[in-house]
Formats: sequence, structure tokens, C-alpha cells
Amino acid sequence: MSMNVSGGEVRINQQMVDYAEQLIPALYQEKVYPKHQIEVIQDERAFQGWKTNVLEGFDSLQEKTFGKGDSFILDFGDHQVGYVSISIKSVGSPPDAPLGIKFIFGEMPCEVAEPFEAYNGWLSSSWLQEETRYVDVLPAELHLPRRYSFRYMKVIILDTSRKYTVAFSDIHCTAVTSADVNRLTPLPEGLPEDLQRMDRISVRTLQNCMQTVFEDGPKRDRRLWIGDLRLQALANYYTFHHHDLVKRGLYLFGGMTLNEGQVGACLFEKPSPHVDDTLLYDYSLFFTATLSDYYEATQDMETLRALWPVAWEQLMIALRRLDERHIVRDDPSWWCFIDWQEGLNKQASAQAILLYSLKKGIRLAQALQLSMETELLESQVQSVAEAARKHLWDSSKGYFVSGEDAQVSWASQIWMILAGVWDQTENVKLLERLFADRTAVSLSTPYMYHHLIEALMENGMKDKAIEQMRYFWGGMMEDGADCFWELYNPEDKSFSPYGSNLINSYCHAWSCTPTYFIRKYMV
Ligand code: RAM
Repeated sequence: MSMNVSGGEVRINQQMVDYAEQLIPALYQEKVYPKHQIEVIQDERAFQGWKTNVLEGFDSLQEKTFGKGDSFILDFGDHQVGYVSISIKSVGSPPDAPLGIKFIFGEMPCEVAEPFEAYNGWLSSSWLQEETRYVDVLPAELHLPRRYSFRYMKVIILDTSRKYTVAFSDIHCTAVTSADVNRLTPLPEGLPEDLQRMDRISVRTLQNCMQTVFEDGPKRDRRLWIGDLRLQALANYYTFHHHDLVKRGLYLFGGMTLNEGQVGACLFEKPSPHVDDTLLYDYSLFFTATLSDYYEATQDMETLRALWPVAWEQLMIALRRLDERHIVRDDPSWWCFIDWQEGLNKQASAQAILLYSLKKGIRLAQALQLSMETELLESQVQSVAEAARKHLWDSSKGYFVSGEDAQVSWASQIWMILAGVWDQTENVKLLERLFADRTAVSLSTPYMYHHLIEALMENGMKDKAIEQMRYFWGGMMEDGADCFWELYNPEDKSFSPYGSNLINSYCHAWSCTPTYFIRKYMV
């Protein structure tokens, strides 16, 4: 046992962590130059009320000079993750005072249009991307030390002096990613144009989240969450094939568990790898699912052998939460993630994720030829599924219910379908019922939408799945997405569970899976 930063006990398997560290990938770099100078103007018909207009090409900027209070916005033409450099010289008398200069970075127009001072959400405002520099000596080459995630860069001249102004040249971003674009499997021909575009944007989303780990979002939270890793890994198997990056993530989670052996919900790489103290029931279970998917994609028996004890332990720990009816005990705290949907009860989804993960565990145990473990898991699958049918299925409503108030939600139905509690005929009826009556508690993240699409695809409802992908991710495209977003509600475009859309992430791992659906089911 050792302590993590917040003082909670963690279990460290140093060998696993060291091995994960050997797998730190090299980053590919690319120099990217701004395309245009733009303005951002209010337009209530535009996404979140902001639209961009091209003013001039980038080149003409280098002929202009700027003094106190001047500003400009550059558009890099696509979403970038990287390090910005800028050359500045003085014009006029010798600079007799430092230059004060501020940079604001936006993945979306709202971030360079709305003042950050007005932000009052519940996540830290320090996620908002800005940097102020004071430059004593000119000319200067500024290399901003922080990595930014952006398409738009706003530059504000805070002050020069009455005697000089400044001019800029060579502004560029050194974009970084661990995705090898040369390894990207080309998309076969013949797909409709909008799905090709959807694929391209998904791949860009994945690429920009692939750093020294699969980050959830390069703007926020810039760390490895297991729920996001699971979906990124799936997309990666059909695109960049960076298996070692998945392996690294699995070894990090497996090598640093919480006090009772639970896999933590997320972890940090710096200053040295450490696991966060957030524990989510579903996320711990997804270790088993992610390992199973990884094994299926790679047949890497060595990794399976090494990490199987961790996967097994997650299942055993999760089973301890069952009550005497074999139903997962509910809790009002943030014990299980599922979705950001307000008021969502998590019990039925958690029951289904337990079942789903037990089944993944069986596949692993079989691959390892562990007959006792396989049998034990099979009997657990039976009783967890039976309990779900007996206690959580309301036959008069035709829905699974969750929690004390017997809540009916999309999430509960989707997860029960993915867990295979009923057969395909019942699953199809259940999905059709959901779409027809629309009274169930809704879904709110691309992450939960991913699971809806998976449920449709797996139950032979491909047309409906494509229709929903066009509605949801196609909606983001129409609203101007360069990468797919953490959050999107086609009915409420400023939706944020954090109290402000300024803090949302607009290149988010769990939104990258259209490429997985397209390449797995449509070509
Ligand atoms: C947010 C992030 C992350 C997700 C967690 C549960 O902080 O969006 O991607 O996995 O929530």
C-alpha cells in the first residue's frame, strides 16, 4: 500500500507501472500555420449564437502594426493540439516599456467571443485556455510553454507604450499526436459523402486525443479515464492500430488500483503516474471489458495473463454490491457514471453493466482455459440476469425500471439490451417502444449515444442506427464541428452539465466512435 496525492490508500504494482512507462509513445509533430484572420459575430441562428466571418488571409497580418487595446483572431482552419510560437518585433521608437500581450484559445467561437470573466460554472475556470505574457526585450520569439487545444487564437495587445507598436511574423502551432496518420486504414470507397465526412471528423477527434495516453479531451480533462479509453480503443482497432497505447493504459490502470483493489475511474501521468481517488462502479468494471476487447483485437496472451487477476478482481468486487435479491444496491451519491443526464437513476444500468462485464470476463477466462473461474462466472451471469428479469423488468410497462421510484430511462433499456437480458426479438420491440413513446428519461452525452447505436447495430436495426448517427453526429457537423464534442443536445445547443458551455470540451474521446460504427458495420 502507498498513499496517493489526496492521502487515500492505493495499491501499486511497480512492475506494471514501469512497464507502462516503457510504452510511452513518441509524438509526431507537424507545423501548422493560421489560415485566416476572422471576426466572431453574434447570430442567433448560429450554433451557440456565434458565427465566424473571414476578414483576410493570414499573410496580410504581417504587414500590420498593433498598439494598446488592439486585437485580432486567427483561424487555423481545423482543430489543433499543440504548442504555439510567435515572432514579435517593435515598430517605431526603441521599445521603452515591456510588451503586455494576452492569448486566448478556443476550440469553438464562443471561447474567443464570450469573456471568461463571466464564467460561473462548477468546474475550475483554470480550464479556460488563456495566457498573459510580458516581454521585456524585443524582437522576441515567444514559445508558449503550455499545450493548447484550439482552432481559434485571439491575440490582445494589453500595452506597448506611446512610442512603439508591434508587428508579428511566423505564427505557427507545432501540432502533436501519438497517432501515426500513415497507419490509418483508408476508408473503402462508396460510402455516402456525409458519412465519409463523419468518419473523417471522428478520426480527427481520436487523433487529437491520442497523446502519451488516450486523453479524454486535449482541452479538458487531459487525462486517462477508463470509460473514454474503452471507446477510443474500439475506434483505434479500426483506424490507427496503436495497440501499445491501449496496452499502456491497461497497465497503468492495472498497476495502480484503489485500497480494495478497485480500478480507479481516471489517472494522471505527471509528475509520475498516479491514480485519482474517483471511484465509479461502471468504470471499474470496464477494465474487464476493455481488456477483453483488447485481447480480441490483438490476441496478446501475455498481456491477458498479466492483467487477468485485476480483471477478475473487478468482477468479484462488483458482485459484493449485490443485495439478497442479486440486484445492485442503489446509492444517491456519484457512485456510478452512466451518463450526465440530470436525475438519471443508475441502478438498472449498473446491473446491466455488471452482467455485460461478467460475460466479457467469461471470454477471458475461457481464453486462459480457467474452467473453475469460467463456471463461477457463468453461474453469476445466470443469477444476475434472472434477478434483472424478475425485479427490474416491469411487464405492464414493457420497460426495465430503476431505483426506488422505478424510473424508466433510455440508459437502463440500452444497457439491458447490450447485456443481452432478453433475446433479439424482445430487444427490437423494446427499442421500437422507446422510439415510439419518448416518455423515458432521455440520454445526454455522445457516450450514451454510442451505446444506443451499438444496441441498434447489434440487434439488426442498422437503418435506424444510421438515422440516429445522422441526427446526432450529423447535427454536430451541421453546427460546424471540426472534431466531435463532449456534449451535444440538438434541442438545447448551449447544454452543459457544468453550468456553462465555455468549459465543455469540443474534441472529446467518447464522441469519436462514428468511425468505429462506419468501419465495423457499414463497409
Ligand atoms: C468528464 C469527462 C470524462 C468522463 C468523466 C466521467 O469529466 O468528460 O470524459 O469520462 O466525466
